[in-house]
Amino acid sequence: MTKQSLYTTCTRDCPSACGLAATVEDGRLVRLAGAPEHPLTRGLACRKASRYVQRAYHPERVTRPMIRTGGKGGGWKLASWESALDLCAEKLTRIRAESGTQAVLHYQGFGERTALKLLNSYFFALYGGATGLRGTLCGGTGQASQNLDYGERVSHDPLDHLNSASVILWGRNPASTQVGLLPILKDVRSRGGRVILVDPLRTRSAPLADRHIAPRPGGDGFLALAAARLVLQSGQEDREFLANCAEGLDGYLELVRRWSVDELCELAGVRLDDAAFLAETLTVRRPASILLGWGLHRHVAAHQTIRAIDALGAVSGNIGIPGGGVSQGFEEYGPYDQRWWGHELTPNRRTLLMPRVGREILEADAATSGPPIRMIWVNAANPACTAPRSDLVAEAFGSRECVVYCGHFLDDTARLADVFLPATTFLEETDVTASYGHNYIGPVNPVIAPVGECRSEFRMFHDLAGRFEFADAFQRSEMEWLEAICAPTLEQGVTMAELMRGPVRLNAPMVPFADRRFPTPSGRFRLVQDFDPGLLPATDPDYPFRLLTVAAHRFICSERTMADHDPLPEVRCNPARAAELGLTDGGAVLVTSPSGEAPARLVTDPSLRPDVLAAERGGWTRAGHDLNRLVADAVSAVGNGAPYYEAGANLVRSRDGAARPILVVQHGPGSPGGVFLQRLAQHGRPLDVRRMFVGEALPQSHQGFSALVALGGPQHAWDDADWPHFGPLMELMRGFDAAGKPVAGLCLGCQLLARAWGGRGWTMPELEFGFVDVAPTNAGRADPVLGPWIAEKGGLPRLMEFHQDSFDLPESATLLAGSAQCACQAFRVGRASYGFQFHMEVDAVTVADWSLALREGSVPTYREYRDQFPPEYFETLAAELPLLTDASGDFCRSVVDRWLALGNRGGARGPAD
Ligand SMILES: Nc1nc2c(c(=O)[nH]1)N[C@H]1C(S)=C(S)[C@@H](COP(=O)(O)OP(=O)(O)OC[C@H]3O[C@@H](n4cnc5c(=O)[nH]c(N)nc54)[C@H](O)[C@@H]3O)O[C@H]1N2
Ligand SMILES: Nc1nc2c(c(=O)[nH]1)N[C@H]1C(S)=C(S)[C@@H](COP(=O)(O)OP(=O)(O)OC[C@H]3O[C@@H](n4cnc5c(=O)[nH]c(N)nc54)[C@H](O)[C@@H]3O)O[C@H]1N2
Ligand SMILES: [Mo]
Repeated sequence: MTKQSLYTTCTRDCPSACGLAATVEDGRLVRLAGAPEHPLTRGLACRKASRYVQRAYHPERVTRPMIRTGGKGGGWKLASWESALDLCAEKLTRIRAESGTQAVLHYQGFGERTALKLLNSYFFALYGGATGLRGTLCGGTGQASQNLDYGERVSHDPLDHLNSASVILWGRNPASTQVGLLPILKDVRSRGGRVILVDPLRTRSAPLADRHIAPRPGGDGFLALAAARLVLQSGQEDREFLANCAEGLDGYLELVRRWSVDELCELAGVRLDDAAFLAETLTVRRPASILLGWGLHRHVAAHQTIRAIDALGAVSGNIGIPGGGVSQGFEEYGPYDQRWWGHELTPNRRTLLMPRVGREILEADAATSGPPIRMIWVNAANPACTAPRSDLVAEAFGSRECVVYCGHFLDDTARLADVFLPATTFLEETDVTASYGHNYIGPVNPVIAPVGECRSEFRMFHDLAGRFEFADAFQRSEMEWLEAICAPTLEQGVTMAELMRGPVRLNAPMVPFADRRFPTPSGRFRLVQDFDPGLLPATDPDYPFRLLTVAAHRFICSERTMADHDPLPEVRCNPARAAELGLTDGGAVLVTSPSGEAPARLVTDPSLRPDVLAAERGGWTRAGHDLNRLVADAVSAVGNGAPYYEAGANLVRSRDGAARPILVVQHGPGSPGGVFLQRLAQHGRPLDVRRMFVGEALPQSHQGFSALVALGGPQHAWDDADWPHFGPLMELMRGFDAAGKPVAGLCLGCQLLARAWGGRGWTMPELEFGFVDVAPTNAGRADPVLGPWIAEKGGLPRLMEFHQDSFDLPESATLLAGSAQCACQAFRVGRASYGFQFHMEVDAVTVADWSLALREGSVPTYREYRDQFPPEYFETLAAELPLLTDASGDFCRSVVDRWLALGNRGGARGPAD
């Protein structure tokens, strides 16, 4: 066995950009941990980094190129790189000839922001200038605002906070979003210093702080003015700085005096002693470092807040001193030669506003100023999930002629694509990365070979360029390009070899503006003059809450898998407010906003302000998490940011939430009900799950339940001796049906349903395993549950099988579908009962588990079938798994929706007498 430890740098969308030690055994990555040699992150790394090993090898990861067949509603098929890149080149060439290069939109997201990413944009410049993006979903507002005050935003080196007597975390949650800061905060406190958290939510960073101040969202500007006024009243202001280094003092003083301190606190939604504590900390506990978070950006008037805080830093004498400053972030693309974006080649290229990208694409269809967007090329982004008004983004992307998606998983945006180009993760790449949270640049070293056929984006564009007239301009190796792009850093006197070996500190000040000169026209710090409360959002009585969709602790933005999702997103609300609305903890709710509604599960949380709702960002629409459709696609007043955190929202009880529970009978831990149960939960239906394999009991009758689902398991359906509940369960199946309540049996449940209606069970000569073709019967085509899907798609998707037993169709039943190996794949019986032999409910993780169990012979029932399938069979299955489970999952959801609707009509044959 070979075992190696390799140094690399985390490139994920996080300010920490930790140095990582990757442990590789026999070519397989087994561990990712913090590397001690990084001067800032010093051996730290978050759980998300350690779990990235699983992500790299995840069964849902797409590892072969895929092309959509049969138009927009069609399915995926695997393709070779040659044919996928040929198709992309052909589309790009044709659209350029017919409509011009601006008919192509290049959407570069935030998934990975390394040196070589500049070349993605360079490719589209050489192509002739595709439409690009302006503005940001992330942090541009803060930078634009600070540029107004300082002339240029420059943050203190995080290691300078070791000189701070106090740290104010303002709209920032490093306990979740930047582990690299945690040792510094602990150091401050261990020296008796103070940490204050300013955040409407009591986040995981609250325990790191001496005090948590919870203003109303967007109210921070008033808090900053209140604290400044208290500083001025106490006479502790930095007169020397205000007189010699700042401009606009009179206007600023006028602004500060426009409201009384009490009024300001009222407007900010804080207590007077909170403002006083802040003022005292900034003056008496100097030097104080204010660390602004990205949370502050996501408001229309973010610039007012940030500028008021900058001014507070100045008034309190904390600018330009060690341990002080108002720091916000760093330029992650700053260390590179900006020429390689290629923007100079195409100065007149069109740009669309990122925060409104859905609407802007749709509006371009009707505009006369440029061609409609015919094609979209997506790199490292998931805007159909992460951008505001995700519904409009989906509409816009879904209606283009061609969408090319480069990424890792079949997320919301990938599902709207026509070509999927599987990208490597940073673990499989050579590159260099800087950080938006500190001053170190570090190497990205390939610690494993590309998984499957994945390729780096660099290689994709390199090979694609080879199909164009500008091929030569792109033909350099990765290292040659890195030398060119990193030229400004190499000019510091660092060699490329050093850069690829470990972290290098960029030439940047530890303490910016230490000479008290600012790159503004006057050379002075600008004190904010304008503060327009009219820019703050008015409270709409129909949507009285602010919905804060903040960074999740366990995930970065939308980097998840289907299997990671709970059926519904959690939305937290203050219990008193929930009670006023008649809502209970744990119940299904609809979150509403002026732009729509989205289902969620309510969690009451007494730590919450009464005027906010809290949720995590990044859940996939496809997995039933759809909160970004509620967020207006507004644009912040400065910096073209996305004001996510001012979404007005309300809560109402889910329409189905009061329905009686659905009885679910589970027969084994390996058959959890997957997509079928998730979909029921997404409808807001309470589920009462009885786990028969741990001896739980069945209810006596259907009374109190609205439907019945019997899941699969490794048992024989006739094994009443070992499973005495089979008899009562079959009794229940008939009872539910007689009452017009829908019954569904999956796999073993299907066989039991057949028995319940007189069908006999038996064992087949061979195991039926894997995704097989299932053909509908004529009755299946006309069936209310299966028929609509078949009519739309022209047939059933390939569906997962895992069974050795089958059954004779009961006499009164109608056969709906069959496969070559097993005639009875789906039937309908009684008034509202359906048997499904196939496992439409599986996700990729379950199939991967089952494959492993079969290969290893770990389930005794199936051990004898081990040799029925050669190893290559499982390799192909693994390569196709993402597209197979994608299609079968969609089918399953459609079946659940229609099956559940039977209950409203009293069954497949209409209401009961
Ligand atoms: N675990 C994890 N880490 C991440 C990410 C992630 O998704 N998950 N995302 C990465 C990315 S893309 C970024 S940009 C950074 C973001 O890093 P952070 O800025 O730390 O994270 P956010 O959750 O966006 O916002 C921080 C806090 O701002 C608060 N906030 C909202 N409105 C206001 C307000 O008006 N005033 C005040 N004072 N606070 C307010 C929110 O309640 C939230 O707790 O984190 C990065 N790191
Ligand atoms: N409601 C709400 N929504 C938000 C926010 C919020 O606060 N609230 N915050 C916003 C913020 S701060 C941000 S930064 C955006 C992020 O929004 P997006 O830029 O859309 O990014 P992610 O969700 O991080 O998805 C990045 C994708 O890139 C993939 N990826 C990673 N590395 C590579 C690579 O090298 N090549 C390719 N091709 N793919 C790669 C990942 O697997 C992932 O699928 O979301 C925003 N959305
Ligand atoms: Mo971000």
